[in-house]
Amino acid sequence: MTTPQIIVMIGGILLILFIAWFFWLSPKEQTRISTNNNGTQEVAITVKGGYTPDIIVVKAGQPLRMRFTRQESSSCSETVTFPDFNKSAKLPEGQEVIVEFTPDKPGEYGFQCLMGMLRGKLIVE
Ligand SMILES: [Cu+2]
Repeated sequence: MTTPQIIVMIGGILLILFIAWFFWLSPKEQTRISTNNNGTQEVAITVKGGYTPDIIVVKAGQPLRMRFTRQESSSCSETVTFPDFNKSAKLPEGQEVIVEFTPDKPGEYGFQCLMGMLRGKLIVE
């Protein structure tokens, strides 16, 4: 193998490693929700090709209010569901939809669109 070929190959491997790290291993941003005066934890979530924020850290035993706003028309994100809490909601485009429940037990709970293509996580501590 010639030197340029080796350089190209090493470059390719490094690029692949970087992409793998970026998508699977890089630390994901967590959003910590604070409790307001009424004892409710409230967070606004934007739905557009995913959930923003998508990793939400909340306290157990305090009511959680999530205000979803879907800013796209793709039918994929039409419904958001919290399987562990038996909750789901239709998200009409551009309209704020409130999903409320009280997470009782600490743990990690996923939420997603109906097909599971968009995913988020609720970390209850
Ligand atoms: Cu979907």
